[in-house]
Amino acid sequence: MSERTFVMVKPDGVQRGLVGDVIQRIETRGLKLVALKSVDVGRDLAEAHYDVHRDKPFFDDLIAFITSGPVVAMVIEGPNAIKAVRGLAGETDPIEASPGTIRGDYGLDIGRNVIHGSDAPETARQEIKLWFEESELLDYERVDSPWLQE
Ligand code: IDP
Ligand code: MG
Repeated sequence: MSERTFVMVKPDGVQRGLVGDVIQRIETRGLKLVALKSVDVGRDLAEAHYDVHRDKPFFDDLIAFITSGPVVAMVIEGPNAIKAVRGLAGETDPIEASPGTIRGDYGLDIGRNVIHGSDAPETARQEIKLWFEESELLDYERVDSPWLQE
């Protein structure tokens, strides 16, 4: 079943020039780009996005990090898009992430793990609503879709 997920290249990924690589992995997997923009994240947006982690010891560092430079925000669509993107990203801690995943290829530190991807359908809906206006979400078919799905 086709679903949408929210994906963000975090400030470390932008500063390290990894945006193109991340988008390429998503595109070549067969997932569709529904929306894409760069954002200078303010404190309110950062805190709303990571509200679930408010009580964690790393919350302040996480907010400081995510507001430290531009991010690239995306909405991605496809069959099992949430699981597919989480698989491309790899484990939260890059040291645990398999080589071949984004975090496993580019990260060493849990506080600098390059990418965010929604973890469930309800959080995906909330995050897409938080980051994008309805009018920013594109409605189109990829021309190769018959070659990607039976
Ligand atoms: P996820 O990004 O894989 O969904 P979450 O557990 O939702 O992982 O954590 C959100 C983000 O918070 C992580 O991507 C990471 O940047 C940061 N984070 C999570 N756990 C820790 C920690 O123990 N120390 C420092 N940062 C952490
Ligand atoms: Mg998470």
